[in-house]
Amino acid sequence: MISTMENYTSEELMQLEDQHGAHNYHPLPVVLTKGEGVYVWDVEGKRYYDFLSAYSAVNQGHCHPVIVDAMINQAKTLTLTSRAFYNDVLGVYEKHITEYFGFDKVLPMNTGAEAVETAIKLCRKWAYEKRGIAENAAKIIVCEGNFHGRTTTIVSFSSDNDAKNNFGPFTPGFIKIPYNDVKALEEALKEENVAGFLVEPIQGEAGVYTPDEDFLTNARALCTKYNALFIADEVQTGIARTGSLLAVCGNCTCENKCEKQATYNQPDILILGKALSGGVYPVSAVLANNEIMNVIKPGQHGSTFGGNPIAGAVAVAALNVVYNENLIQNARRLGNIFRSEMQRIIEKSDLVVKVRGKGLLNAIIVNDSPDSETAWNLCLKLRDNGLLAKPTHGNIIRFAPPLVMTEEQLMECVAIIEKTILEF
Ligand code: IF1
Repeated sequence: MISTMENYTSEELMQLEDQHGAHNYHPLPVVLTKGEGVYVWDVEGKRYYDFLSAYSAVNQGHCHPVIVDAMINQAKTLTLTSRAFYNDVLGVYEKHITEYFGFDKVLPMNTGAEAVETAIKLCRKWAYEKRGIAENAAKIIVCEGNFHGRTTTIVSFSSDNDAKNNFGPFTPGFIKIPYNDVKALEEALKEENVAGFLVEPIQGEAGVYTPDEDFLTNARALCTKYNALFIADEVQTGIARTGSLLAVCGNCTCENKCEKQATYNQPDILILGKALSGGVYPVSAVLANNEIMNVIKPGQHGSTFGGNPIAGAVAVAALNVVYNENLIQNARRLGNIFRSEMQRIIEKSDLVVKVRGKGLLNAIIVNDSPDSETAWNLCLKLRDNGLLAKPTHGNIIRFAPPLVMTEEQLMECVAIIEKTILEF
């Protein structure tokens, strides 16, 4: 009988993972045992502010009671039917999410990468069957520095060698352009057989690259002009993280529900994940209107757990929390405070040279080379001072707390960051 209730120390637990687990990660040396709201605790009982939010999956805060209750209640009733049969949750969830984001239909999946793969397949199929592009000739434009997941097709168009090296042979049919480059996008769209443009509205993993204000508006217009699908990967930037319901919304001033404001650059295909479940369960989704979504016929795509009853119940609860707790406004307001506080610290220290981001998806650039240990060592000191964050690439540290944070808690975190930087 394997007991998980042994009182292992952090060291012992890290050793267990090292010995028995694949070494596909290099975690910060801290072992967590409990999460609640903006806080997590390690096995020795020390409390931290979580400034990573599981890469924006726990936007609603750790173990949000409304979401956890939805999961528990559904899990005690009906967990999985497969799509061989109907159930009483999926249709209700599908109505909720399509009205929430303003699309005709949703194709439910589990992980973000599966949703990205679904979007790629949907775009290609639409290109062959609606635009008459020659079979197997469809091309999709992607950006340098992209991160869309880790499947073989997705890493085929990655510009990160670590993510790609020795995983070939790779899937063809992708054109790479520089991020935030409208001219390059238009040139690529002029090529033949271009079916779509897949883009992160803000490049998270690349180091929270926020494009020019009008990049997404121009991209939306150019895709319309050249009849290619505008595919927004909002797995990390979506669901209030950037101070709008979606990062493609630009500076939308909507209160909560998508009201199709003038500035809203509605994508043809929207990809969601992570915070769609508040971090309690793998839930992802691809949304599109009928003209696109209806190219998928029965038996042509899916997944055992895609749209399962727990996923549906959890996603409805997670989206309601975003709406009922005004997380869009909170992320927008606290994000502005955070960036101005970081700017104030930058002026006092030569360790950090820049802060950038939108809403509560931000990053600081450490004044050292990307292959230096400085950002990592700074994160170790932040951990010692009670705040958890992790470098993305080398010298960039992402700061992304749960969106339920209060201004008072944020200022406490600013004080921890300031103290750590000035003492470093
Ligand atoms: C890990 C990165 C972030 C994503 C976007 C799709 C996916 C992701 C924009 C795939 C996932 C996660 C993966 C996670 C760490 C995290 C990450 F560092 F890997 F790159 F956030 F930036 N589109 N991002 O950000 O979703 O299949 O993971 O559910 O691999 O450790 P997934």
